[in-house]
Amino acid sequence: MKITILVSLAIAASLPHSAFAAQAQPGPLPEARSFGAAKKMHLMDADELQSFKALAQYHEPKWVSELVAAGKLPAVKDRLPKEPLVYSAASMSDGIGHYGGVLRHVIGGRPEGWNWAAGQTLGWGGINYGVAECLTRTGPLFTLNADQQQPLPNLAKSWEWSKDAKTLTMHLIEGAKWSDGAPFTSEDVRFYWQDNVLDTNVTAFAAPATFGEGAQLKALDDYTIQWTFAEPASAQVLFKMAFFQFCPGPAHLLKPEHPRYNSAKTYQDYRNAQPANGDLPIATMGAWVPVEHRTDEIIVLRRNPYFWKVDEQGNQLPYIDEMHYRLSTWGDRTVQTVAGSADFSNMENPANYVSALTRAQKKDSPARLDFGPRTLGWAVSFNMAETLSTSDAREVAIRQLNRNLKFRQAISHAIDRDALGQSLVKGPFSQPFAGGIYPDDPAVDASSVVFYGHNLKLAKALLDDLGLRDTDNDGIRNWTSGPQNGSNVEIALIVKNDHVADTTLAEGLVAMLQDIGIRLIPRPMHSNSADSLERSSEFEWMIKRGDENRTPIQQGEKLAALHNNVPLWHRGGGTTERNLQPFEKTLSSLMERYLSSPDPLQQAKLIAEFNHIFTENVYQIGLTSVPGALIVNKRVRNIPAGTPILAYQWAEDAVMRERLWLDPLPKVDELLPKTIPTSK
Ligand code: BQZ
Ligand code: CA
Repeated sequence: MKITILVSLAIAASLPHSAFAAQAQPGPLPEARSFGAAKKMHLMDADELQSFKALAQYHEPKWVSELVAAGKLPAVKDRLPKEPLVYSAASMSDGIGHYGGVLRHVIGGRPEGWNWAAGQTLGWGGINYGVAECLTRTGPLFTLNADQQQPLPNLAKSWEWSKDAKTLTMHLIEGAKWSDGAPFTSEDVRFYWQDNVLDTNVTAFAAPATFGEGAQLKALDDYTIQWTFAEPASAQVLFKMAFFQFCPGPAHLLKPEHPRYNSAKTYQDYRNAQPANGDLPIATMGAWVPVEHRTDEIIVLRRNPYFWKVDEQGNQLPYIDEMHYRLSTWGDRTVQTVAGSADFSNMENPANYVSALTRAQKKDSPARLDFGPRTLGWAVSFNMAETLSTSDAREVAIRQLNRNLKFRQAISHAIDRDALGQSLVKGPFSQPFAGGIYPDDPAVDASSVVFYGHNLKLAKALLDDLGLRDTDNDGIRNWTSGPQNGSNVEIALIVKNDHVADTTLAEGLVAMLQDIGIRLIPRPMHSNSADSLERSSEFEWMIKRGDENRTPIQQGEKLAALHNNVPLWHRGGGTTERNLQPFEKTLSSLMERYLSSPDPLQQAKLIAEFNHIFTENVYQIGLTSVPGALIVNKRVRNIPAGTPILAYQWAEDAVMRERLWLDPLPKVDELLPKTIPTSK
């Protein structure tokens, strides 16, 4: 202790101007309290999970065979690809299933539209995952052995690298069909790449540089595509081809809506080519197809009769015929799943934790619940783009403040993270979060974290040093120089009001910053609006759940300035070039090396250093992290105990819902029994 004081005095004394300039005080992250360990799971190798092969026989639900007999559908073997994706029985925790029933979801999201290829969200909560299929898949990796953590084949069933690692040739699943029966080919892939990703008028989920500056993709034949990279590429690009960056849309339906193929259409028309309230069904490669959408009420999906995955006995998947998404709130998802009127919930709203846990522990509980690690958390993004999307001098001044390290350290010191955590849920669940990668994520540990903990006095001293003083005595600090000279420091904070925890945390934050004389003005709005303001860089501060502060091998790109579109709190684009601060350049180079390194030991070092520099510079300001829990109805089979709600992907992808089955089968429930999605 004494030594630290001496050292900081010595540093203070060596400062050129003010011998008493305040210094932020870094410390270690406070230790987490334990809340019970996550369950261990049986792990396997990738080839024990799935393979692509032709089977001697295929089966389908009886009612589907009746449609075949009536001439309404081709035979099942003709609907399947030459070599379907086959799941082994051994990989299923409850084994091969039986057909039928409904999987009932409740969600807080709402679809923007059905054109996911053009970047529209379908409402989250598993709809996106259920509808869009991607070249590779990473959700199920949580069930694989540690040395098998590489993307699984999916629409791309195999691939080869050239010796110099600049060419990647991929073989698409052959003879698979969209849910309307149209063939899936390399043309779908080409259309997604050239007319969505590369076409800058379309804001797809991937950017041209996502796969490396200068990456090119061409179709060699109907089922072969070839990537060429400017620099030798690594397996990292395969992670990018998983959800949600390389999931092609149906070219046969979308091309006629795209201005490049139809001069009567605008880009706005294209984006809305499949409006949320438009005609259904749409065509998907997913296990279920949206067939009905009643606004703010329900979305109903029916089994895709052309789905290209089977179990090892040749039963075409999915097992479950119908899928519901009741359109409510995220909190209600948990309440209903605990009560038994829904089947599946990522418990992520800490306000529900204690009551859900109590209910689930009762013998007669309809649902089971498993806690996982603390990989849910919240952070504040400070927009660091100097001028992008600013409209006046005040906004520009806020961006400069955001770029000031001392300012960010002051804010960190002003925050009582224990109090924030307890405001979400009392007890041992929450742990202070400093930003960066969650210390519970296997990629890093807490020793890599630099933490500027609660210290009001210091926070105030730092702000004083910056010349922010309350010159008119109204309780809010004023700028005392520059174009904003004389005005109060007021900052707009975007808050997603469809997530309860975000609102609770925002309230705490407003009060805590009030204490140091900074006025935060909350701007509550729905996630869809918040996400789009974030994408266009139209925000000052934004509070958000840190869905990207984990699994850096999958998500890390979003935490560093690797290209213009990332991170969202310092985007490039517009007329002036992005002005990266020196530590941002260090971070991008560390991340780049981490993502492309073939050596796990070196990777571990690089990502720890990344996390250190990220938190030392308060690149984002972490608030609190909590464990998530997966809640599932006890009749749902094939979800192993210990499944995390969030690893490479959310649980909806990870559990491979196409292989879930229900026991006992519910007697009621299906809204559209014995129907298949047929086009109008
Ligand atoms: C999980 C997830 C599945 C998006 C969304 C949503 C958006 C974000 C994020 C989560 C929801 C659920 O998360 O909260 O439990 O079901 O959908 O995709 O919160 O607002 O923009 O990134 O995934
Ligand atoms: Ca004032």
